[in-house]
Amino acid sequence: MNIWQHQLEQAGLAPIHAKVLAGERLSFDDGLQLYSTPQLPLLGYLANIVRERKNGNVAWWVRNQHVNYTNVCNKGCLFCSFYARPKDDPRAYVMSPEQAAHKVSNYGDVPITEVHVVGGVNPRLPYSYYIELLQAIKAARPKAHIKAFTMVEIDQIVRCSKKSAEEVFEDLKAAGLDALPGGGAEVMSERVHEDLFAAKPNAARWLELAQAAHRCGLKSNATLLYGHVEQTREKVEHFVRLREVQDHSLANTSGGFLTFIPLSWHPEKTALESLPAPTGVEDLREIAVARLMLDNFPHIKSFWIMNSAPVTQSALWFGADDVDGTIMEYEIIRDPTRDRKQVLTSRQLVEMIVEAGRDAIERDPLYNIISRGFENVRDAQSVEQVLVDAHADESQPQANLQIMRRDEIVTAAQGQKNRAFEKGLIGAEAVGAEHR
Ligand code: V47
Repeated sequence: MNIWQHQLEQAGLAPIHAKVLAGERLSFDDGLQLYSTPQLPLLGYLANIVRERKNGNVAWWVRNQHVNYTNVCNKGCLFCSFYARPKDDPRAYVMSPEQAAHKVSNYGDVPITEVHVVGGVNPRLPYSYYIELLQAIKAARPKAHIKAFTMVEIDQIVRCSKKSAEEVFEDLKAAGLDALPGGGAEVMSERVHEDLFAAKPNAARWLELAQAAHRCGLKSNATLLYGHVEQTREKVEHFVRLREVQDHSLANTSGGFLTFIPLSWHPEKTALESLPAPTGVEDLREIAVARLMLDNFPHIKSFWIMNSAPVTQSALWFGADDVDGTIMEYEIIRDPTRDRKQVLTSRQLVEMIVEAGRDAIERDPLYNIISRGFENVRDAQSVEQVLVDAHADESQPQANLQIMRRDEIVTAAQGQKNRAFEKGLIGAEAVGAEHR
């Protein structure tokens, strides 16, 4: 018996280890046990078995750009700081399709393969807006895949189309949609739905729309927003529901879920900002449990903007095989200390992965290989210049355009974890986590 087997035995995790080695599906109770074990390294050990079985030593990254086309939203979710109310909010904005296309063509010089398009649920936008938005982005960047609209936005688009979900997906595909991002379900729990995001469609509707997308041959992602008021059972339930839908989609459609992204909640500037933020320990646990429970998902992503770069490096040994990408424009959370955009250059992403001991592979949105290691990466200076040029006509303070240097990657996520440490919350975090 080696040291790991001994430790797993001691922690009561030997039966789960045996299932993991045999490739057997873990049960709901196994999920609860994984969340309750104090032995984080053992979780990493177990998750890494699955991670390496599915993805070897590879860590995927993508050259992508986010476009948040509107922040106007009528859902009023208590966990969110991004949205502006439809009436009289001075922060409200809506990009015209031409403005969104302009943002995309600004980076014409960067070989971006994915444009990630999400926004608030803006009741004033007609069906034609979404079609024109996709057409304009596709025309500006014909070779890039467009990953657009969470199932919550899709629900709104279906309503204003007066068509069936399938008809809407076919229209969106014809206009340029290639895949769908994961957000919107948050935590599949009626209790949390009622308390934090009652105006959004519930879990059943989210899953119904995901299945309709899969029937139309589309790939989509799924997320879990954690670290607020959710409880362990609710997170395990979330995994069980997702993998059941995935079983069905894989057996009956050419679509399905591609990647799962645990989203570490950021309380700053939200209605719940007095709650403590999740720390790196919780982030690693979420990644590991997701990898172990979602046996039929090919990929688990550690979204570096939410988790911080250092936690993402560790996450590559706790079940994650993907770190997302260059991002360019992300408005859902910002670096709160300097209120600036959060961007990593391709070189910084590859360095981050290599430093963590994994093989960096640039992918397209469907995980086709684009480049390996440092092939095809630019140096930071030239990407910074691209950003500055891209915003030259937008009267933005230069500091806002500054990209993060390798030696000062202090993302919003990392700043938040630093503050939790200063307040002494890190030690207390295990207690906080137990109550979630
Ligand atoms: O559903 C909102 C989350 C999601 C906050 O598919 C917040 O590759 C943390 O879907 N703190 C939208 N999270 C983002 C999303 C996504 C992100 C990255 C990759 C992919 C992908 C998809 O953002 C929402 C919500 O769960 N969110 N506010 C916040 N304060």
